[in-house]
Amino acid sequence: MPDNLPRLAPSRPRPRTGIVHLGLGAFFRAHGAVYIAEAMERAGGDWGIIGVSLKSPATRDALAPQEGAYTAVELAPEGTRPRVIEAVTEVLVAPEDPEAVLARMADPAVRIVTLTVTEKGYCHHPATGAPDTDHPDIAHDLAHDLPKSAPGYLVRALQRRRAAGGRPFTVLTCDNLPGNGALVKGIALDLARRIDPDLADWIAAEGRFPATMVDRIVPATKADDIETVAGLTGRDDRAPVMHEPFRQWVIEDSFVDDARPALEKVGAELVQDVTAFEHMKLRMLNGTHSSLAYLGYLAGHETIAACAADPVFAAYVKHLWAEEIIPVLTPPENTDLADYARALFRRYENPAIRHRTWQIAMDGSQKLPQRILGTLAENRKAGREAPGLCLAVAAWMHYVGGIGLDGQPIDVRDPLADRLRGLCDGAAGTARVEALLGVESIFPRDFARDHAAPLRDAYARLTSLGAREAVRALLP
Ligand code: CS2
Repeated sequence: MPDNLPRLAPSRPRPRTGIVHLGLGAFFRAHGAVYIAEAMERAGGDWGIIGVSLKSPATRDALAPQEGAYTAVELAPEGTRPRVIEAVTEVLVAPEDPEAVLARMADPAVRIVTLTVTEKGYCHHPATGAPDTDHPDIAHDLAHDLPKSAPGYLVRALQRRRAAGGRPFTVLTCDNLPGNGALVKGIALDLARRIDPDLADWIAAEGRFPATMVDRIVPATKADDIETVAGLTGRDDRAPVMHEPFRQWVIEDSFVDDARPALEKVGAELVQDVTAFEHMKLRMLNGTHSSLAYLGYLAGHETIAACAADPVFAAYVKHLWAEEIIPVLTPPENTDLADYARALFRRYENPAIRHRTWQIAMDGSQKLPQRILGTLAENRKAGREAPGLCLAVAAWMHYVGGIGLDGQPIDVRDPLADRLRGLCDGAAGTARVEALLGVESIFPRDFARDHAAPLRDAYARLTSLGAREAVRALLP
């Protein structure tokens, strides 16, 4: 890094606050915050964002000296475009000062709380959608006024707003979960009812929890990205985000008192029903991302672009779309799924995006159901085989054992990592398939019964042929 570069700083006065965001990771800073910044530039409005990190102080430590400004760098095959985003006005670290976070969320100037807390941040049972009341953070939040979990913050802040005679905020979840609005609403109502049934009734009547589909590929920022940005901009920015050109945000247009930024003016789609968009994106993008992540990792591919450049994996992902995923999807209006698949493949090929298979492989226990298992179940219902997706699940089953097909250890990150590892340690070969299929929070009982045989078969092929050859053997 060249010495003495000036530290990045905002170029204009901070906007007034209208939004609190929970989970200030790279994704939101490269997606939602960019749309919101553009909407303020285009149409005005007090939609400055107070970002909250629920765990680590790292983002706050990097952003505070820059007063919330950071560079979002678009990485296209034809070149790189940096741009400074100035929508974030303040960053708080929840465990350091939960009272400050609740006070901001209770401020009537805040009209929307957005969330990117990842699948596991909702502390729910994926199979039923109900909050996991045995989760230590949820148990804590039910017993204390100052919360720890994202759902706890939502409910305690809404409780304060009601007590002050105010209006609720809109809860806008931006995580890759099916029916994400209804899911977070159900969790909030369940917790609120345990605290105060009148609070739950008020939230049910007055609150709004729009569903969303969010899309932009944003790999985790790497140490050398900071140097790249310094070289590009001549500024020292310790918190840049790197992203692809493509972006999409489909939002159910249901906000408390209709208060929201003019997102429709900057390309977001405000619609009545997000469901078809959500299924398309979760199954076609995230489903193949996860399939490439496990199989690609086991085959020695470091990134999605490396998978897309390997003819065997390129043919595999196209096979998944054409033969196993699109046939059981209902397209959103005016959308051609074959075109969508072609565009996805071009996004995967983008050599400027270094999106690690290891990163996408994280938290598979929270991701597989909505990304892959639903598609498998629907193929079965239609009497079709889906060997490509079975092989992806088999690869996950190998991956979570913590040892690659090459005998090297794997750093498995997953809230269920210890339990999954334990099941794998006690079971060799296809017995592992049976043991993992017994984890009911991932695999519903019917699914486990119907898919035991094809998964045993896929697992045996994976371990005898290796990942790449097992993929090749599937292809015509
Ligand atoms: C990825 C997503 O990490 C993952 O699991 O599949 O983050 C993906 O890049 C985004 O959903 C794209 O919109």
